Amino acid sequence: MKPSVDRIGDPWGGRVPHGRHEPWPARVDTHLAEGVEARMVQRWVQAASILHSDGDAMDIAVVDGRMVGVRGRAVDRVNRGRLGPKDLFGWQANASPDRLTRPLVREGGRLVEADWETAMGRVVSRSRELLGEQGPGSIGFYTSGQLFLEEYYTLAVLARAGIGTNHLDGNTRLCTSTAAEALKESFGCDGQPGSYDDIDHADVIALFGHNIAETQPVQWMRVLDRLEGADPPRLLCVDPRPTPVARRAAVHLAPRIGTNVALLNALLHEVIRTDRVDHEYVRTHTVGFDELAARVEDCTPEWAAGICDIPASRIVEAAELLGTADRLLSTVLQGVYQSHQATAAAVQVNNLHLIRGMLGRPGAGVLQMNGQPTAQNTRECGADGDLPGFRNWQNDAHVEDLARVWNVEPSTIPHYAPPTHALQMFRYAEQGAIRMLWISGTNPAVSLPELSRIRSILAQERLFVVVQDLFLTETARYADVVLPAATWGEKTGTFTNADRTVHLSDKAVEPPGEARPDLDIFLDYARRMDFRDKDGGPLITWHDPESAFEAWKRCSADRPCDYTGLSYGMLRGGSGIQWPVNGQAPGGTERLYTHGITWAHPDVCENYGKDLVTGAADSAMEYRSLNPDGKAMIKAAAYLPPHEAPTRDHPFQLTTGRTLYHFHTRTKTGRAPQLNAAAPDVWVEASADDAARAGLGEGDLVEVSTPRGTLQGRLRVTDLRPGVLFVPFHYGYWDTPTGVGPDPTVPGRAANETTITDWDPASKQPVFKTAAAALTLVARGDGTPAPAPTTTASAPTAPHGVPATTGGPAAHATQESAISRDTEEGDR
Ligand SMILES: Nc1nc2c(c(=O)[nH]1)N[C@H]1C(S)=C(S)[C@@H](COP(=O)(O)OP(=O)(O)OC[C@H]3O[C@@H](n4cnc5c(=O)[nH]c(N)nc54)[C@H](O)[C@@H]3O)O[C@H]1N2
Ligand SMILES: Nc1nc2c(c(=O)[nH]1)N[C@H]1C(S)=C(S)[C@@H](COP(=O)(O)OP(=O)(O)OC[C@H]3O[C@@H](n4cnc5c(=O)[nH]c(N)nc54)[C@H](O)[C@@H]3O)O[C@H]1N2
Ligand SMILES: [Mo]
Repeated sequence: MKPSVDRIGDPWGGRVPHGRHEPWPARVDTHLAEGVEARMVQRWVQAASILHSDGDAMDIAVVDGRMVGVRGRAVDRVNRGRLGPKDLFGWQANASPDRLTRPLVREGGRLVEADWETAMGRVVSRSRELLGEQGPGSIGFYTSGQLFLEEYYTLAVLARAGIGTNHLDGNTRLCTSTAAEALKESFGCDGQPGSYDDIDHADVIALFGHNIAETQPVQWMRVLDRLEGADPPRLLCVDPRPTPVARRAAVHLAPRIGTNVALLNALLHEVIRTDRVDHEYVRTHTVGFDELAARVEDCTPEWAAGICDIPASRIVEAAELLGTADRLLSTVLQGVYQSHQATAAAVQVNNLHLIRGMLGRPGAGVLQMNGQPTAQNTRECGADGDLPGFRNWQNDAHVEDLARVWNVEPSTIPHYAPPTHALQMFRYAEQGAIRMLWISGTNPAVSLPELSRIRSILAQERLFVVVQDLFLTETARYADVVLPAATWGEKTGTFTNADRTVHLSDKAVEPPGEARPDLDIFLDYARRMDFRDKDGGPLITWHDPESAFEAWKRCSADRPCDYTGLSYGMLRGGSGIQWPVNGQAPGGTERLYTHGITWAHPDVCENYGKDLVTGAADSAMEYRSLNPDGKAMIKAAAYLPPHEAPTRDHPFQLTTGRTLYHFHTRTKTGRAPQLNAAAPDVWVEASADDAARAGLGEGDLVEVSTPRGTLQGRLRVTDLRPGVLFVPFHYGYWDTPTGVGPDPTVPGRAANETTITDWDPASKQPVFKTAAAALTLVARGDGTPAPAPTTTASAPTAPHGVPATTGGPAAHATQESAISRDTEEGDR
């Protein structure tokens, strides 16, 4: 018998300790539906998770054409067989009875079922009409970080060269545009420098605004395994919430929200003051050190202590940890990226690594983290605000090269301005410049800021909205045409995780009804629109996932994200492989920048940099004079306070984010019983001090309000930083039973009713983490605790009376360590 664990009650499962510089031992996690045993499984189909950015590799168990469970892949470099709770239970959503199975079109104000011919016919005729009447700029595409590489590439070609619009972006704008921008600012180009293997080698791991325990639980298992092994790393956690990371940290700093740049400048000040600088590295590989040193000269720990409201001595302790690390690994995520100085702060983490020479060696690396499973591909395929292959829209040679790959004239590809960012697209739709918006794989009626505004934009008569999704989401209800998509497990394709590992995910079962893979839908549209290249041949020459992958390989050639050495064959059977994969690196590339900086030269870089305060793009000439030799760029930034400060009427700082058990707007995790039961409804977190002062207690129904809107939820009292409120953003509005939009008789519960329309000037990533808010009592609780998990950052301060989160027998998964390939084969 393999040991079995309740993976709702014990999300990270058992430990397999490993010492520093040792490889991470395998542990194979398996969950099969009730009544199914391994010997009954007819096929195990290779896949990887799309419920976070790790790409946990797994096999899908199939019986009689149905998914019945999953098992981690021990051979994979990313997870060595482990699966997180969402990986283990999330697949059940695929078989939900409320999946979309037929296209829907709007008739007399209502959405009614139609065949594909009718639905696509409407999309095509509206596209043609708009192209004729208003030109390509009237059509916009808002896509995802959850489709497959082949799909984004196809979409990028059809939008940029077929339609010829500049309005194509992903929800990656809300997610990892700052990761991309920070890498471009420091290294001239996107591309994750570090590797997850760095966790095995680092002696200090610093996490900036990143709750890895809940958002990338398998990599947290790796950290936990190291904490239990020989020569464990010391953790620095910068987060206002008492996350599981904070609880295990050697130093936990809980700064005032929105003050990351002040804190980082003080940390840099200390590292420079104590001369923990790798002068040789700085001289050889960087420009800009003197400006940084001058900028942070006055940024003493005492100065930052006042701004961040943490003791100066703690800042000194943190700087000591960073300054004395032998191998430093840093990770950065939404606590940094979703704030008003997102890029400026993320770049300071890069600076820390540059001045300490902590790059390109095992254990010494930066992970400017991604969030969504396939966000990396949105970026590299140019389905966001970049050109495909990290080409530079300001560099005519790059545009010409792309035109050569697509066999079109360079003037066909819009490059008169940076590709339009998502919030600007919604602004154009609001103003009437964009008349058709095709939304694929994202749910903006829940995930964008200031929802009342988003709803009124989507509801406009003059805007033709196409929604391509698995379910009739809050957003789909506003659509003119709804296209039912097949998803993970029902289609084949590749995607790339946050450390550049490319995985193949094969089709295991048939999609429900008439649902079709996103790739097929985009290819069908291109065919119907009859997009042509400059010689009159078809613009898009591929017809299935593998031929799309081969086309993408040609586009990626000689760019940083070079896939030319990869094939579907290489990705089947073994581990995922890290790009670049080419003649020089046939087995993939563990770390970038092992021998200096390679993609910052003015001729090859992805952009020429931006002013971190205004976001204004620098010119080629400015870049050439700053960085003629293509070194890493150390860019300093002054701290600026958050745009919305607390006031008498709105005395709290409101922040929003995630819980371990749910993914985003819950279209999948809300339909997986084990996950849904662990966090069934919204809640509001406040500190014990603030609750006591306001006379509020666990389970009270409270209202959070900002100048944009309100929401209601039950109060959870936690060890959160005083003055802060936290609301998970997973819960959408309660639908009007018969129609479009929220039920006006029910109070809102979506975090984004309250958030602000505002973004970082450089990355254009929205500010979801800081708003000023009021907290008021609506009704006393009846003793029932808030519907918040106890295993996570939302653990109650006073655990008595709050039952521990558990999953019961349905949430059990087996875990087997020291497994050999033989026994695993034996299960087949
Ligand atoms: N369970 C789960 N996992 C997920 C997802 C999910 O929905 N659910 N989504 C995936 C995606 S797309 C993403 S982008 C990632 C996001 O992963 P994370 O970034 O780890 O998640 P968040 O909860 O958004 O934010 C992280 C932390 O930022 C802190 N924070 C807030 N304000 C500040 C601040 O001013 N400074 C600092 N230093 N910290 C601050 C919050 O307290 C919070 O704990 O997770 C991925 N993984
Ligand atoms: N307040 C607040 N708001 C936030 C955040 C926050 O921290 N706070 N975080 C932001 C971040 S980082 C992110 S990533 C966004 C996420 O926000 P969204 O992208 O809006 O969230 P999801 O629920 O993942 O939406 C994905 C949609 O795609 C559908 N889908 C899934 N698979 C497929 C597929 O294969 N094909 C198609 N066509 N559709 C599919 C799902 O059913 C779902 O409706 O939210 C952002 N919004
Ligand atoms: Mo994200």
